[in-house]
Amino acid sequence: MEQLVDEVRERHIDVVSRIGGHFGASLGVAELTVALHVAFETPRDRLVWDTGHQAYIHKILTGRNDRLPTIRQHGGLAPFLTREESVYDTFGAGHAATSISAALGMAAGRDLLGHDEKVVAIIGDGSMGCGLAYEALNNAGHTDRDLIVVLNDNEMSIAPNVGAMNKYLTAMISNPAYNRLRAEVKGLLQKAPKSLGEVVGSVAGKMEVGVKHLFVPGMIFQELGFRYVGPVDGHDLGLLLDTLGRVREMKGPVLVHVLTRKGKGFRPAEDNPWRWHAASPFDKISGVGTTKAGGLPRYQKVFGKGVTELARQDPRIAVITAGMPDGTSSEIFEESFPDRHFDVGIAEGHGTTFAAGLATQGIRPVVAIYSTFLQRAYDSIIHDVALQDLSVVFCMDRAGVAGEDGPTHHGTFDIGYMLTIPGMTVTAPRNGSEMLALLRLGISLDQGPFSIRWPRASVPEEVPAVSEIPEVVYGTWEVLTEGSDVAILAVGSMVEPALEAARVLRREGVSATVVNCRFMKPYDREALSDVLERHDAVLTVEEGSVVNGFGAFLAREILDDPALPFPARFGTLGIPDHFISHGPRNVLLREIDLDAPGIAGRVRTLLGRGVLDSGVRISRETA
Ligand SMILES: Cc1ncc(C[n+]2csc(CCOP(=O)(O)OP(=O)(O)O)c2C)c(N)n1
Repeated sequence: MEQLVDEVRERHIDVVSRIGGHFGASLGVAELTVALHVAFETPRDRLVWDTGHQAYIHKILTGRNDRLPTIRQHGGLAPFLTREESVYDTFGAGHAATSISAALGMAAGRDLLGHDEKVVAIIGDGSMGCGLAYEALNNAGHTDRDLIVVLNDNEMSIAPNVGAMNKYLTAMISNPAYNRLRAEVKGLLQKAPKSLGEVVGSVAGKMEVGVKHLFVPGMIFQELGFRYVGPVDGHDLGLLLDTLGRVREMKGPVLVHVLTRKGKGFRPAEDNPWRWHAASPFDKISGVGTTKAGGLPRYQKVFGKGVTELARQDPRIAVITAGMPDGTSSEIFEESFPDRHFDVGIAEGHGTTFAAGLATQGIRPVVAIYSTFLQRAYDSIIHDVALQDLSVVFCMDRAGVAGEDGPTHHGTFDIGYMLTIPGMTVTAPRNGSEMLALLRLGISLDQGPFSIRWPRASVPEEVPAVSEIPEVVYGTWEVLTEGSDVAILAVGSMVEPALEAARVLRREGVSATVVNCRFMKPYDREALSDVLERHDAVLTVEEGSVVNGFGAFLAREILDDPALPFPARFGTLGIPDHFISHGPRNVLLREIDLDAPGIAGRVRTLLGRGVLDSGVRISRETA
């Protein structure tokens, strides 16, 4: 089994070094994964991995070793765990902290059916900081159901872990002062006379509770109703097997605290687990990246630099991230303004309500959270921010198709969910400069929440310093090309492909107006009225769910406004009403017609023109 552990580690390093992917977390749980599959009778016993980014070795061990080199690739193995892929994947995930709730549900289902399989949730210390995990612990602890939670404690989230639970766990195992205190108290108690007087006795009784916290590690879990086992060295395979074997036979809720090192077995990742959470292809001896960086920067970097520049002029600006200082590039801001940067942990709802609290004090919070993760904060956005008309700026990265991370990570729904909120300004920039202009505008306004979305992509052109970027007037659209046959109303990332589609169509004799609808709400009514007066055909294009998206919103606005003529032909193009799988962003976008040829094709359909009518030989290549 030791040899197996070495081999799976080697295999993981070899594959990820060639194709990239989530890296350090799986290395850290190599022994744990082998031990779990040995100690439990999988798939009859249910392993519920939290999030799923640490499950590459689980995939290797459960019949997917051959296909591991296809992971995250289009048509290949899923980036996280999905129930369709294997019977060993008992619960799909991608978002953090669902495992204990799901496992408790499975345990309850098992009990209802009178079965006896074991249910084991495996959750990282970063994810244990989520509210959802506490809700589940709180619920499970009072039920007495047989449920095992394995806490994989590597002191890391993606970035170094934050929060009180993290401090508690760290103090419990590593703090020398704490250990010394433990030893000293123990010594004192041993020396104390056995019989104490009554007064002393009651004081001692109180002391005892405090002292117990020193002697029983994991007291917090005990008090939540779990039996605490640990801490266990997660790289000692024998110990793990022994412990899990015993735990398997225990009754009621049990929490096993396992200590691991993220990146274990690959030196650069052990030394810098943050940077090696996920990796691009690299040389497996030196760890040096093998793909060339360069080209235009990603939106996230432009945001990180831009918000830092703005904060130099405006001391009210604070930035909030939910455990993603690197993914959102808020770390750039943190370097200059550590006191004004708040990493709240993987806690999107809390982060949003916290921002609302900041806003009541006159601070101007900029909440940087991926579109998909902000779904967790929907109630907080409505109840704590919008309803109280607080000026919070929401910056949503990875809005639209997120690529290799797949359906759990695509930012599909934010346009719809933001548009429905009264008082919310909903925007999407066409490029990096416009993103910063919108950010500056959003921060300057004192009129409730303001949202900006951008894709997981590089900006389409160089971005100057914020001070050199012209202002964007609130609520305005921008007409980019004038035509007469059709108007393409494009949102954010779809503006450039819409322009390209217009060029293709022009060659076919179709003249298209392209409008940059950077404000979805409030929209530019004057520009819209003008567009409707001059066009019989209108197509909206957005990289977001077509169901209740911008197109649907606009159609209703037009229908409800007697002064606006509804066009003879009206089409909406967006992410269709099914979940989009994983793969390169451009490939996925092509499949759902959210690229220039796709948009041109939709326009042809709208105008009732077949490709043959165009008289031009059209192919994706010529387009
Ligand atoms: C709701 C949500 N927010 C953010 C993320 C991004 N994310 C993926 S893994 C991860 C860190 C998880 O840390 P931990 O649970 O300790 O696992 P480790 O990688 O350390 O094994 C984060 C923040 C996510 N998957 N879900």
